[in-house]
Amino acid sequence: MNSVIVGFGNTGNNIVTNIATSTGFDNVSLFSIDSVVSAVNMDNISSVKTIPIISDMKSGSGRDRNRGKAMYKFHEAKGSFDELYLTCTEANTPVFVVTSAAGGTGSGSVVPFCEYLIKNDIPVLPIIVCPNEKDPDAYHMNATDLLIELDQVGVTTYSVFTNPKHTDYSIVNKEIVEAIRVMLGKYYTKTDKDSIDDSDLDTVLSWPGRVLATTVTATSPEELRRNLTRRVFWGHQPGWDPDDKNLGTLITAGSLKSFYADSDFDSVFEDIYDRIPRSYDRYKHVVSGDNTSGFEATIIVAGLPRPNIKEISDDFNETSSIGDGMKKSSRPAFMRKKPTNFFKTAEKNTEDTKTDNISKFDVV
Ligand SMILES: Nc1nc2c(ncn2[C@@H]2O[C@H](COP(=O)(O)OP(=O)(O)OP(=O)(O)O)[C@@H](O)[C@H]2O)c(=O)[nH]1
Ligand SMILES: [Mg+2]
Repeated sequence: MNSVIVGFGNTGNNIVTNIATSTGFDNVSLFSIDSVVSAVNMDNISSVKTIPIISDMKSGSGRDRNRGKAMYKFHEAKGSFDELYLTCTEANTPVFVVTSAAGGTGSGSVVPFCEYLIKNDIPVLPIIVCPNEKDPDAYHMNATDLLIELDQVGVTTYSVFTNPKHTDYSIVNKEIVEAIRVMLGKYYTKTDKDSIDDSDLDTVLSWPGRVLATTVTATSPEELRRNLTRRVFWGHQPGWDPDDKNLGTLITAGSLKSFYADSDFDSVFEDIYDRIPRSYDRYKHVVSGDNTSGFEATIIVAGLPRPNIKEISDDFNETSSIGDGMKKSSRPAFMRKKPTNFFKTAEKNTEDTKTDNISKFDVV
């Protein structure tokens, strides 16, 4: 399988750099597109192709999505993405793109990239890192605009992660890397039991809606069930409400590596499958490990509704102007009788004398 992962902006670059230094990503081409040159660093220079999209003297976008998009278009016209586009046509999994929704560079430039792929019938799966509810308005406005524009260019299947309220992104970034590894089928190791093949995975990853993917490990099947349920419903990817009227028909792929994998499977996935009112199909991959290999489960749930996005009112709350609400002070009456005529006097004096006599600049 040949796969392509493209990181956009700072977040995307961090994720592909993370992938470049992780194991289990064979036959994967990595690209990073950002508006700063510092995106090129010694860690990733050998395995990540970095395409800077700086178009003028200023790096970054000032969190301006239109600038991000314009920088992409400028470089697209120059042919900067020709090699990337060619690599994408050769991929036999969806092209994964990772970006934050909140910034300007990634959130803006990812749209024309997805548009190109969709126009050329290349499946694409954007992984969108959304701001948390405490983040400022601009982050949420950018996120809303990104989702609308991805819809407009024809994106149907996508993943969403929500950032934590602190800026230690290491855990969420790790979960994003793991989710991509799951969606690339890298956990479906060889088995003579039930298995998930490339075509099963294709069906799951082209199912319209949001797709959630994760993996957990544990030391017993019971602990695995608890960890998996917790991660799916209370992790960085929004879970779902089984009573939600918008919850459509879902499709899942679950894998389990365990000593008695056949008999453990149902109990490990029980909590999750119980919360799926309608499922179109339920793919299963079972690997019997040995006593020492521990327990590992993966799950993909596709067809989920879009999570709630914080709505920001568009009547911008503009602050008062510089002189708003103030009253000009009044001077004592005797001063008002002698209005200041500084400049007129200064002009007159200059003309009259052509000398620089400061005493003549007095109030008249
Ligand atoms: N999960 C995660 N979030 C990040 C990371 N770096 C920045 N963020 C968050 O992403 C948002 C900003 O997006 P960036 O990816 O920095 O933006 P950008 O695409 O580079 O765009 P500009 O810098 O605005 O031009 C903010 O919410 C940050 O808190 C990261 O490595 N991982
Ligand atoms: Mg940036």
